[in-house]
Amino acid sequence: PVVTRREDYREPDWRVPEIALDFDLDPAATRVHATLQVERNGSHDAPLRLAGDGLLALVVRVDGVVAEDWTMDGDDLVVPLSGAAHTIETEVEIAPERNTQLMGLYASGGILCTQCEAEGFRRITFFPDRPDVLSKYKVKMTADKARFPVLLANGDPIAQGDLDGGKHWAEWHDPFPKPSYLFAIVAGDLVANRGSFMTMSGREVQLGIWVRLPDLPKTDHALHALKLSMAWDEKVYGREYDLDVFNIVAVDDFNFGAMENKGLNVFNSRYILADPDTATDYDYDAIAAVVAHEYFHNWSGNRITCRDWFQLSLKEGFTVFRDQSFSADQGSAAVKRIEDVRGLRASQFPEDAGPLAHPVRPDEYIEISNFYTATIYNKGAEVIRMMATILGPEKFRAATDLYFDRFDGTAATCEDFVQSMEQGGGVDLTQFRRWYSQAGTPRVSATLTQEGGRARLTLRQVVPPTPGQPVKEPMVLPLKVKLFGAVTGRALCDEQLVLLKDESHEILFENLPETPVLSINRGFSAPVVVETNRTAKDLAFLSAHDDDPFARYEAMQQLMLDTLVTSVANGTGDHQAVIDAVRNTLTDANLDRAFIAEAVLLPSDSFIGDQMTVVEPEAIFRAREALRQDLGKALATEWRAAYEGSLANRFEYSPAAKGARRLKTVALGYIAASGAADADGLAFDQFRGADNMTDRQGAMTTLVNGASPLREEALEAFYTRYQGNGLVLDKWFQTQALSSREDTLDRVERLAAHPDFTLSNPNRARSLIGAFSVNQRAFHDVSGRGYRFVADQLIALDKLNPQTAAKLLPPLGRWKRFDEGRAAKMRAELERIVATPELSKDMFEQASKSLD
Ligand code: BAL
Ligand code: ZN
Repeated sequence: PVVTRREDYREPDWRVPEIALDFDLDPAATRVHATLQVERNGSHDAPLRLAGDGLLALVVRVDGVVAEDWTMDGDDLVVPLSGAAHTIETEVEIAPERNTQLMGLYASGGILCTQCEAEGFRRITFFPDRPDVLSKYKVKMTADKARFPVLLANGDPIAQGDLDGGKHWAEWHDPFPKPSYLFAIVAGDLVANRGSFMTMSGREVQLGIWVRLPDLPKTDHALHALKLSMAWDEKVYGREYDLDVFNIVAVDDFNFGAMENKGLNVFNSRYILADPDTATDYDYDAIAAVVAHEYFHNWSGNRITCRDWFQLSLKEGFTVFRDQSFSADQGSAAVKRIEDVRGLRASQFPEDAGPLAHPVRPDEYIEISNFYTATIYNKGAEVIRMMATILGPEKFRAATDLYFDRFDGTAATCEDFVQSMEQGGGVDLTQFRRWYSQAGTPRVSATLTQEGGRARLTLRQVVPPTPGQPVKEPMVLPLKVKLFGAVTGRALCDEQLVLLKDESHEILFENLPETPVLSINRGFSAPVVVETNRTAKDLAFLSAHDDDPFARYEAMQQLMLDTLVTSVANGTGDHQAVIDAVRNTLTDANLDRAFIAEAVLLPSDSFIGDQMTVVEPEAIFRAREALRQDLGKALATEWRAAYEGSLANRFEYSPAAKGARRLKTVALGYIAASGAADADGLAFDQFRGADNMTDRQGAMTTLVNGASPLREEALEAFYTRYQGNGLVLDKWFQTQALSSREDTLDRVERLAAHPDFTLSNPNRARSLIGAFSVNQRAFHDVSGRGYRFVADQLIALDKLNPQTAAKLLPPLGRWKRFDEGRAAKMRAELERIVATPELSKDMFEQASKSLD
């Protein structure tokens, strides 16, 4: 396979300032006529090379004359040209209904739609399909009016009309030059939830959320989130929307969560559709976050795009940071930060520690789709957050203004962004740039020693080796630090922002009136692992007294982790410190319920495993269950009080009501863990009586993890109630795949043969295979059957949809973290995948790198 390298970047030989596309739409055979105005870029004699993927040129014209001298080089169309500027026309025929990859133009539930990022446009027409070729698009679509009454494209609608034979047409123009990956069209029998937004300069924008008619009642939340996002980007970044219309279309079959096509976002329906009966609070929050994310891309991604795909984090890291900040502003910023860090630790830290580790700005790839990763997105967002922390809010805003002004209308690089931060913020980020080039999660050791009224904080950093990067230079780590008095709980100093730049660094604190306790990496100011010499007593103290809510949560997590890791090693553990700390938090009337619910949750099996040299899935599971049981029993009264105190009456989507629901289900889980005789009945009552999906799914999850026969009854009732609703059936599959029961592997194998299971829908594939492979206990069953099951599924999925298959492979690649027996079995499955005939380059890259 061909490796693309960042260092090989050079400007395009030909630019395409304008393109006109004419689609004669038909699911079985769509004709695409493209007219490109091309201009030679510089003085060279290279022919015009247009990327294609599975296309056959039916005709090629140069300046209106049929050309005969074009050739095919692999999938690319090569046209020799003599002048500085020409008009090139091509015609191809494609079959959207046979497009199972869901890249390019494809059919989903009777809707024709497109997905072009990263390299899907070349499956629609021949084009220099790279992000630094910016063109103005004119698009005409003709289609059967009964089947496809709505025809949408990027930009503004220009004209439409009817034709003989039941057909109609529509034309759209996008005045903003854009890369081909932002191209989109949609044709279907759709209706819109319409709204409008008055921009800060007084222009009215028409908004539409387009869905199939039965889904219309589920679109209010997304429309509301869109309006909030538009207002937020004006207020916080000074960014105004630029077209007269903004449309979003929801489709059921989608590889990504959503896509930011200019003026026409296309969404996975799971990130649009919500009502209390079918969507959880988590879904509601995710919908708002993804709507915001795609909207924010209009500036961070579309107005300023990426020069090449190595710069992907330029738009994705920044846009994730923007959507995280937006969500933090809508409710509890502390809880949002906890959720984001939990996500980073669950997905990005393991990636950074495994065979697929790569820098935020990678140096090479075989298949760019494999680089839509937690590193590019979430670590990329942390990198932006650190720069925002170093600059402070005013300078950061000045720097983003500079960035937007300077690079508007261009295809930029991560370096351009960092330079804007330096100039706008008046700081030197020379060493900070290593965050873009070095992979791996830095580890910091922080030792606080006391000598009378003085304390010495010694910080050391190590950046671990990663594939291709055996030796690392020290990074710039912005660590927020504070000391508290161990006796009074009073702050002994103001919070300090320490920039750890060297391998080690010392800070002295003078005139301390009492023994200090260290609070460090407050707010998770740097995405690193911190090891400290704090005792269980210190951590318990901080979990009760720290004035930074994240640090408070973190202290509790560390206390739990230390306890669990010791228990795994010894086969038994002393749980009293955790029990006392949890009691303290649970009964603290000053804390909101959402925070309490987060703070009292034990670290996941996987996160416990990440702390160990060799992961022992069964021992981890047993240690965690033992602690859960002890917490359940020791705090039985408190859990009951929390449960009953959170019995909200009617559904409401508000931070307080969400927090109450969350705590209720967490408490229910502990009541069940305690073995209380009435726990199953309580869960079943919650399941039956719920007026919302959060409570219903929460109760079902408790039952599905347990031994009660009521679990089958609940699963049956849930299935019957929601048969026909794909998004809710995904929850049914996922809940079972995540079950902590011993028989989960058997059940998952059976579910793969269920009539409602299909690999052709990415959400469904992820709901079973994706969920199962992060279920540490079940996936790592010592027999190796879990590995075989996943490999079988991925080999089958690769034939339909390589992009989605390859994204599900990483759990199989973590063999180095397990004992020899498991490692050998995982490797055998990876080898089987690599040896599969006609394997996609997506899967080849992921599997072969995972074997190294
Ligand atoms: N650009 C791909 C989908 C997203 O990150 O918004
Ligand atoms: Zn994005």
